[in-house]
Amino acid sequence: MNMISNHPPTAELQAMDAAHHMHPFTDGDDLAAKGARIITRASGVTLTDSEGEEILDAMAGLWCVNVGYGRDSLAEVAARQMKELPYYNTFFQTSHVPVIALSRKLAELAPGDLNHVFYASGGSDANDTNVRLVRHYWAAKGKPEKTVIISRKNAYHGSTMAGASLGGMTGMHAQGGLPIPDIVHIGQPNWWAEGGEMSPEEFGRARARELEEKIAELGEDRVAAFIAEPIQGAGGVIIPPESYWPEIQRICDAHEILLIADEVICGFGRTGAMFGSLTFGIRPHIMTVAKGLSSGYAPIGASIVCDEVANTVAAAGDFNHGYTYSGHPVSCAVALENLRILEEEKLVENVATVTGPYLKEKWEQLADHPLVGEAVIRGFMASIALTPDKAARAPFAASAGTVGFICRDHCFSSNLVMRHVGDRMIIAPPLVLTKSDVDVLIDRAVQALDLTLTKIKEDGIYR
Ligand code: PXG
Repeated sequence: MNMISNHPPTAELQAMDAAHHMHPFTDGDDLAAKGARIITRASGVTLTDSEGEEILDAMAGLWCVNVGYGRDSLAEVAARQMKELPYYNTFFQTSHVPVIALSRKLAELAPGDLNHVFYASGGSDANDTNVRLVRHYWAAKGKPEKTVIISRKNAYHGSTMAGASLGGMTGMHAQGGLPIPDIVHIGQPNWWAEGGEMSPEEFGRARARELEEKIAELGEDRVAAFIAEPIQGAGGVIIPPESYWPEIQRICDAHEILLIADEVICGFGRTGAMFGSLTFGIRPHIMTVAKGLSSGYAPIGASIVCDEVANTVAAAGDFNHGYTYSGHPVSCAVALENLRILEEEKLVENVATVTGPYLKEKWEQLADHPLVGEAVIRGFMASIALTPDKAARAPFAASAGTVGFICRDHCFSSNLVMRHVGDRMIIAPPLVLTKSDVDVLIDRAVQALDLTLTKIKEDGIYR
């Protein structure tokens, strides 16, 4: 293989990075003082940095590299498509072969009558499409007052104005004047942190019923849609109690509102099925997809839309919406090849029946560690809650995220990418992770937990 390894020394790269590159979700001064870790190449589940360190990527990049790094066929497909037709748009009554083929493929894979695809460049702008689409749909049905979208606290739906408004991250709403009008939030099904004395099942039902209460409070004639991730990803891999989704589905069926499943993380195998909606028996009117659709090899997102919504919108004249890169031919060709790999190598089945159960067994044993409260997992997405008191499900006295951040740093220095969200540690590895990779992952995670425990005892955070 022809590896490009000739680059300036790390310190020089870090200085240029600090001088000219603004990082997402980052304290710029803090990073400039430390210097970014610079990733130079990757293969399978392993990253290599500019110092030559090999790091196990248990986050699949940002939850996206489902088929793993270093796939020649994806590079070849992209090169071929760039030579044949690098770009053409899908506005003005034109189309092209990759976008047609991918749309048909997605209609085949998506459950129910989700047969129509509107493309974006990623998940955020696909969710922007959804906001405009559902409001336009209700207007076309003669109900223009149905504009409110109900979402959830601690949800993540992207960083655009609409995406971040749909999301329920207080830190994001605090910057830039969000949320935009007519987006409201109900509670999340996070039993560990918020379930109090209730059983998980009681709590799941209670949190689902907040949707019905909110619809009643606003008036059904005002509500356009409810949006949710099957499993909250960026919120900390919050796996809802089993009672939650059936109750949400009942409420959506009983009321005239649309259900949007944000499958940006859960889609394409992450939960051990092709979509999180299949894992939980959700019947959405629209699914948001991105990330695993191309395994991150090319930027692409989409809204996969049911017959009723798509047909109504099609009959209502122009839908005045679209992006230059809606249905980009290279991204579509890469996505198609990525889906071929997923199916041909049976990666989703493998997660469901072989590596997923193995990871589950090992992951759940982490709950025996003195720092770990719950250890939860579905397919290849998992989290642990760090706590000073398991029985009380107590948070640390130190501000939220202090211990998680320490643990994240120990993972990093143990050559494991495991993220923290507050004081939860999370993983979402590439679907090609093998059993022996699982063993390495767990060994490094335990090492990082041990080092974290020692450190917080020294610092007086653990009592
Ligand atoms: N919906 C969900 C459920 C997501 O997880 C988006 C929408 C937005 O997709 P784009 O492609 O616009 O980023 C996401 C993205 C994190 C992290 O820190 C998570 C995401 C993005 C960046 C960071 O966990 N999820």
